[in-house]
Amino acid sequence: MRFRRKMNNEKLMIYKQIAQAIRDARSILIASHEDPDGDSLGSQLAISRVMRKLEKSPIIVNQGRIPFKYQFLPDIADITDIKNFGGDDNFDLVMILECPDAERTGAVKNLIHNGVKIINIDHHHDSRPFGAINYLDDKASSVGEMLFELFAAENLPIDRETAILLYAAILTDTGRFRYNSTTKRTMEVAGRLIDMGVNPREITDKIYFALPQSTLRLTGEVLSGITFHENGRICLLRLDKKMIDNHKTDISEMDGLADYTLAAKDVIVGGLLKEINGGFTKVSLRSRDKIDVSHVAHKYGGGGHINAAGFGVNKPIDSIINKLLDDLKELVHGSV
Ligand SMILES: [Mn+2]
Repeated sequence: MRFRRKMNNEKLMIYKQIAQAIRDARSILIASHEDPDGDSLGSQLAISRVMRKLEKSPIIVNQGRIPFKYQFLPDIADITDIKNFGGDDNFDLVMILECPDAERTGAVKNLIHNGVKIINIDHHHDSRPFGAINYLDDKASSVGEMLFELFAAENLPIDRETAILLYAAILTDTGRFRYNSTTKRTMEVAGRLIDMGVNPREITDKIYFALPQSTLRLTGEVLSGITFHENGRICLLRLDKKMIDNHKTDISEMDGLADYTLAAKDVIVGGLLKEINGGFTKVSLRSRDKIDVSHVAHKYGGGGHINAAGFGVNKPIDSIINKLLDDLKELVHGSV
């Protein structure tokens, strides 16, 4: 009980420091990882709305395309892609969400000058306290959940749009409340957001049931190439550049594919290999229970969670797939 009170006091202190830093700031940049996802976008836009209610004019800059399924989010047009950013980068406060370090922001890191005050908010278990203020919680399902706690503790205004943004962040990062990261607290927060006007059916449909036809056709083609290994305990999917071009779709639309690798009975480890261009492959790994795929991701310079991790290599799919399969076999045999 005393430890919990001490931990809560520490958190309350961090909430106070974050709120004060926002109030004291003159020019704020909100950044997150390359290739934005539901948690990064929902969280960036939610904190931006709250900052504007505190009469701040934060700037949100990202590297990477916003997937079609997130285009409905409130204020989505407020996000600038780094390649189109031509503004003044004289920020006195930089908030970095969802990143183990500033490198993970990609080219946006060029806007983060030495000595600028950084607020680091993250829930990955391999994140490091690289900011002046660090709000880290690897027990939280998402940064969206962490921001709700901050806003609630500091009595910061959560309007319906902000609630929608936080809900989208939590929904996507828990795999629709399926991943191990989903706790009683996560559900309580989701319940509070529904009280604040979120319609769960509406948000879920907009994200998961409003896909472009090309995305579904391509998903069908990828699934038809599915392979199983080690008595069905390992499943691999591959998405070649040629397939993407044939379907005239964008790779950012295919981020839901990796979850299919765990759909079959008996599979305990899954891998999705996506060929970004002829010479670069992105790998998403998924696993069940205590099997820690972030081990394999770290081996290739990547990272992530125990049951969801990823990495990228400067090689075409065919020259990495067999080596990856060997690593996953070792994982399945518990020798990692
Ligand atoms: Mn997240």
